[in-house]
Amino acid sequence: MWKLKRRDFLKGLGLTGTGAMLSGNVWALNRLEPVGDTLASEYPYRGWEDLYRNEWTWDSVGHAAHCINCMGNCAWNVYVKDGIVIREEQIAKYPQVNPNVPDANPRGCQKGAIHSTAMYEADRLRYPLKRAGERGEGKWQRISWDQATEEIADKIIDIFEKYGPGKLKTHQGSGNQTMVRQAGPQRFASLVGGIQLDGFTVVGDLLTGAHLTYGTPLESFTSDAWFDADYILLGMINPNATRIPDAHYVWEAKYNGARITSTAPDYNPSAIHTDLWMPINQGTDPFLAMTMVNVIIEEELYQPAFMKEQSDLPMLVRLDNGKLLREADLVEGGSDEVFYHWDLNSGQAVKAKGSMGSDDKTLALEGVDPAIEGEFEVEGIAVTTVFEQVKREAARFTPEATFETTNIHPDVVRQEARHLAKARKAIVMLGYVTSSYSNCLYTCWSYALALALTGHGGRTGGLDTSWVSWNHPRWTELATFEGKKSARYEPGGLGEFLRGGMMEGAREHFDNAKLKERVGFDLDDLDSMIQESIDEGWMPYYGEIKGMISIADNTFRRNKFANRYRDEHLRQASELYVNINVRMDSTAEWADYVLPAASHYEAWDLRTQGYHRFCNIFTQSVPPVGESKPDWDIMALLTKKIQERAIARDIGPIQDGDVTRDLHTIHDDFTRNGKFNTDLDVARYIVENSPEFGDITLEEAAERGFIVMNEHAGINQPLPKDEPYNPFVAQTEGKKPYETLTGRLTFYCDHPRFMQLKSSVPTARLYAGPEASKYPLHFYSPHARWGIHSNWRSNKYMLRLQRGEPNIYINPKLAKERGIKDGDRVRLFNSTGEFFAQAKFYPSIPAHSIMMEHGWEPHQYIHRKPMNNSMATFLQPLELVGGWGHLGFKYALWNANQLLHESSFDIELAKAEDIAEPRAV
Ligand SMILES: Nc1nc2c(c(=O)[nH]1)N[C@H]1C(S)=C(S)[C@@H](COP(=O)(O)OP(=O)(O)OC[C@H]3O[C@@H](n4cnc5c(=O)[nH]c(N)nc54)[C@H](O)[C@@H]3O)O[C@H]1N2
Ligand SMILES: Nc1nc2c(c(=O)[nH]1)N[C@H]1C(S)=C(S)[C@@H](COP(=O)(O)OP(=O)(O)OC[C@H]3O[C@@H](n4cnc5c(=O)[nH]c(N)nc54)[C@H](O)[C@@H]3O)O[C@H]1N2
Ligand code: SF4
Ligand SMILES: [Mo]
Repeated sequence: MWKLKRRDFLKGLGLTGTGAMLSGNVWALNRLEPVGDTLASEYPYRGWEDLYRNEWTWDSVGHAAHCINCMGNCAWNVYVKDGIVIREEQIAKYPQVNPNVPDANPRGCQKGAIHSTAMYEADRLRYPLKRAGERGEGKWQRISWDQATEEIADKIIDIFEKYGPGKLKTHQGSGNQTMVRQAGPQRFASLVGGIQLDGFTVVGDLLTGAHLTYGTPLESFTSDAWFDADYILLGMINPNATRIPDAHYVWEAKYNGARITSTAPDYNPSAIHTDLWMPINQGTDPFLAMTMVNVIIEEELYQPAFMKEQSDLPMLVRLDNGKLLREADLVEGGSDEVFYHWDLNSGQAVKAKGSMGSDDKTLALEGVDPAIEGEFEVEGIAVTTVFEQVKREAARFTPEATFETTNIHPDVVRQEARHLAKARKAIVMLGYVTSSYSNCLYTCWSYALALALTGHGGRTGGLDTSWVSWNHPRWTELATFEGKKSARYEPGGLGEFLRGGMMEGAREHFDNAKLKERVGFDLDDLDSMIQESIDEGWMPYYGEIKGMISIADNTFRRNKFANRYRDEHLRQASELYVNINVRMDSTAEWADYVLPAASHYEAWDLRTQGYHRFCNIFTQSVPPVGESKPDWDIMALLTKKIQERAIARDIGPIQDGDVTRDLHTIHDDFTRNGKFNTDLDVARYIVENSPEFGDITLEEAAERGFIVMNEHAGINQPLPKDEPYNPFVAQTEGKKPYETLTGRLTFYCDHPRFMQLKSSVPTARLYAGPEASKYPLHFYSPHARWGIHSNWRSNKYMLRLQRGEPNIYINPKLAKERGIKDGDRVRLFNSTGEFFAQAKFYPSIPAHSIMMEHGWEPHQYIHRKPMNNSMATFLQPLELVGGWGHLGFKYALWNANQLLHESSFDIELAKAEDIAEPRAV
């Protein structure tokens, strides 16, 4: 038999292309030697097998999740060899919470699975860089940390000296979703009084109508609590693409017998698996919700007992002025936060317990039977109930009347309203696309009403707001500098809109009169309402800045009217622009200094954000690449330099309102006198001192990769040990008041602006869209399956799964009308600008709409012109009210969103000369 030694085998491989082929001696498998005993220690080719075996060896295994804004939070093993991460794998060892509910394993997504390659790609930042040309020119000089931090420290002190505190924007963006990474920049902002915008509204993620109703938008279901629902409406969410590690619970609920429905303009990756897809017209969701309310009332599908106890629907409203009847109306010096029911048992008005002004902190009715309908007289004042007002409004939204608006047939709305009403546990899931429309408040509010009328709250369902916020007292202390000094917190949408000059874009794009017809106000109204909100102190705004440090924030990519926004910020921050980042994103490109941060696998950290009860641990699996450093350590180093330079320059304490900002001690303060020098110090402190983590050491947690949080993690109520988390059980079962003005689910708001905009009860408004502009096509930009915003958008593995360059989705009918073929380059344009992309046919999108996934980096577009340059936006003035119970500026709870999807476009085939290189910067 012909024998081949391993050496010859390898030689042969090298020759296949040349010698072997030329000699005609082509490799054939039948030439290889059959191996009789594969278990024998010696046989040919064993060394070849070792190549494969070696691939499955490593020096160490660390743990991590990913720190960006994916809303996932999944535990991974990180495999390290020769100091390099070679792969990651899901840990998949989360314990099952309850034997009747599917477990959480494995959690993860395809982006997480390729981070080990992305972290070594060419855009990764390795060294501190100083701009060597003009801003944005792309010329850099590598400098030392010492030089970088010293120069930055001096500039910060200059700004303090020249203008006082308050002129530095130190906004930390959504790229740092972990505890240690977030704590550093937040603590820094607290110490210097930096401007930090609300993390939810700045990106358009705050479900304001949920706060209005429930007193918090951040109390929701853990994803395993979807499993026992029997009705789930995917209201404005695409979980198969945007909640990848959690989506299985929706489909397991379906398997468990639930009816799953979806509303979306396109037949999206989640809609395709539902029992019913409702192809709704874009931006008309509150009309559908109000129509459901109409049917529920018309067919008397409502649950009076729930309404009486849990909601303000029985509260009394004055017929003369439309205001809630308050104690102050009846009693000299009475409270204006105490309200009344009409008690059917005693036939008189009685004070409702549980409101902000009430001493009785309970929802229990205790013998009172509040009327939900009728007109009454209280000391000469004619009154009715909130429910009567709600009924009057809802009567306008009959299924027939809204059909044309929503595109949902009356029979379908009736059918779904009945399903929702009759379900034991019904959940309406609203994703964050909801809050990117100007009618977000109406959508949440009217769905919340449909749920409250039908008795869905606590264990019987309710509104899923895409977020459960857990209780982390130690973290909060660190981030706020023990609550002693304060950052300048600002409403996200408002801060970006004003400082970014976005009103100008709005004026260019929208037709004022048509806008008013659709959304209920025009830009002049908005202008004066913004001014009023600031003047009245309802919302803070800190005005022009002089310097800017952005951390984990791709702000120049993310914002609307993006190029003008960027120019404005660079103009104002003329003295200093620092960017702290893991990679050269399209915001870092414009900085004066770029400071390189450690990536997911290179720093100690903790993450609990998401829809589950697990705190994932980030061990430092490998040292940071190049000279990059953990975010915490960067902020510590920066404070060290500021302290040194302030002492050297003899800059004394600076008074900032009630607070003294002493730069001589800023580093000692930041590190709590040397206790928190590194990411590891902070991770250990939080793990070992937080009640919600129990009694555990960092070593124990790091060994396992995650911690199961205990009952202390719940904010509103304890997190049950062996049950999924349903929101507001403390209210429905424990009778604890909601954190709202009336202490109940709120469906009446008599704030003057709500009354002025005819919005004192849930109702519906349209979004701006094409009808409010000169451009005929609806446009929306949902989140991509193949990236988390701009993260991993240029990774080769992810690009291979898509078209490989920015693309829009177009209905073939529209494409045909415009002479566009699949794969053609097209131009999208409106009065604020244009961009180019590849056309991809998508038959399920309406012919009057264009869709484009968000997150492409500007430098991936032709001529570096991204879609966000030509996206005009405005604000919803109702989200800017204050001075009314629970409505007032509150971080992550109540303030105005940046609106993402109000613009419209036209489309044409791109001309060859339009897309010709070279690309302009
Ligand atoms: N893979 C991946 N996952 C992510 C992210 C990511 O970038 N990539 N980002 C995370 C973050 S921060 C967020 S905010 C979320 C966002 O995730 P989602 O809340 O799911 O929001 P979108 O992806 O913007 O839009 C979801 C769907 O809404 C539908 N839609 C659009 N307009 C309307 C409308 O007017 N009415 C109705 N009923 N439906 C409409 C579209 O079909 C769209 O696919 O995803 C999170 N998860
Ligand atoms: N047109 C349109 N625009 C949108 C949206 C839309 O749907 N359509 N969605 C909006 C929404 S909901 C969101 S959440 C935003 C997201 O908006 P972006 O702010 O653009 O989000 P990311 O791309 O995640 O940017 C975070 C940055 O943090 C950096 N980073 C990652 N890890 C680290 C780290 O450990 N340390 C540091 N220092 N930096 C790090 C990354 O390089 C990344 O560039 O976009 C909003 N903009
Ligand atoms: S990117 Fe987010 S969702 Fe994906 S694996 Fe990582 S933590 Fe999970
Ligand atoms: Mo978001």
